[in-house]
Order: sequence, then C-alpha cells, then structure tokens
Amino acid sequence: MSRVSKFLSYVLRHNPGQIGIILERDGWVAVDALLAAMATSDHAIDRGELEAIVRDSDKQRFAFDATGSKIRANQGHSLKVDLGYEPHQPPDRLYHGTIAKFVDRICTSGLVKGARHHVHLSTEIGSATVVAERRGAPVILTIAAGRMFAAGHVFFVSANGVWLTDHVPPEYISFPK
Ligand code: HQG
Repeated sequence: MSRVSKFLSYVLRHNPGQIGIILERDGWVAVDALLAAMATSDHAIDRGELEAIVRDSDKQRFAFDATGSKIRANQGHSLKVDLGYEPHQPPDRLYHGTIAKFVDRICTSGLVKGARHHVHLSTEIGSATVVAERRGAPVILTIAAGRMFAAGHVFFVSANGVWLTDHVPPEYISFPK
C-alpha cells in the first residue's frame, strides 16, 4: 500500500480530525474538501491521483459515490459510521487469519472485534492468509458461518467483499490441528 493510500485509510477510517475534515454519518466526505485538507498536509494530491489510488487499491479500500463528488472507506472504521450495509446470508464457511499467540484467547472468547466495528472474515483461505501475514506466521481458522446464520447471527458484506459480523463464539470456530 502506498504512503498516501495508508494516510487516506487513516483519515477516512480513524481520524478525519487530523486534517480538519468531518465525515458524514455514513462515512462520506466531499472529495473537494478532502483534497483541500490534504493540500495542507504532507500528502497533497490532485483529483487524478486520488482516482488512481481508489482504482488501484489492492483491496478496494475506498469508494466514490455515484456522482463521484464524495468518497469513503468501504470498511475498517474505528469511528462510529453507519455504512448502510444490509444483512446478508453468508456462505457456509468463512475464514479468519490470525497468529498462534492469539489462539488460546480466541478458544476462550471467540473472535472479538477489538477496535473495529466488526470481526472481519474472508471467503478465501488465500485472503485470510494475507491478513494474518501482517502479524506473523498465519493460523487459518474456519468459521461455520452457515450455522451461525441459522442460529440468528447477523452478517454484512462490505463493498469490497469482506464479511462482517459482531462476534464469532468459539463453538463455530475450527482450529487447525
Ligand atoms: C485477533 C486489514 C485475541 C484477530 C486486513 C486479529 C483485514 C483476537 C486481531 C482487516 C481475538 C485484530 C481486518 C481474541 C480476534 N483474543 N486476539 N478473542 N479475537 N483476535 O486488524 O481481522 O489493510 O482488527 O485474529 O487485511 O486482522 O485495514 O483485524 O489478529 O482485512 O484494509 O485480533 O484489516 O485490512 O486485528 O484485519 P484487526 P484483522 P486493511
């Protein structure tokens, strides 16, 4: 991820106040306001550069609205925003990539969302592996999402295909042997 893309993630998910912008309650901010604010930071970019970052983001982290006049992060916020995602039925199995030192706690408390709005789950083992590798040697957990859904757990899917839920209790998690 480029330096500016990281900075954009930071201001659009966690701290818009850093550059003096305010997000709407659904996470959007006017592109003009964002570019003007970034111009006063170490990360001055123009509209074309912003469009390239949005287009090339490996995980499609950002989206423009239908008119192209607003931008937001697709997921990953710690700020309270309402992204307006509708509940969806998940596939039977989803995956979560973590590392060995968290496994005991996950066995006891399940997957918890920590600073984020939701626990993040992947449809592919490959993407769960990439998530885990940010921290160390991957341990891939298999989540019985179909059973969770049948038991009434609510799932959302973000615009970039990440499955989101509030908490995964340990009885729905298979740990590798
Ligand atoms: C672990 C990045 C102890 C969990 C990625 C993870 C992803 C527990 C860490 C997205 C636990 C939280 C999300 C428990 C969970 N005890 N540890 N009970 N429950 N954990 O970063 O899923 O680049 O908040 O396994 O690529 O790693 O930001 O979540 O290791 O898509 O777009 O606590 O963030 O995307 O870490 O990553 P995170 P995550 P972006």
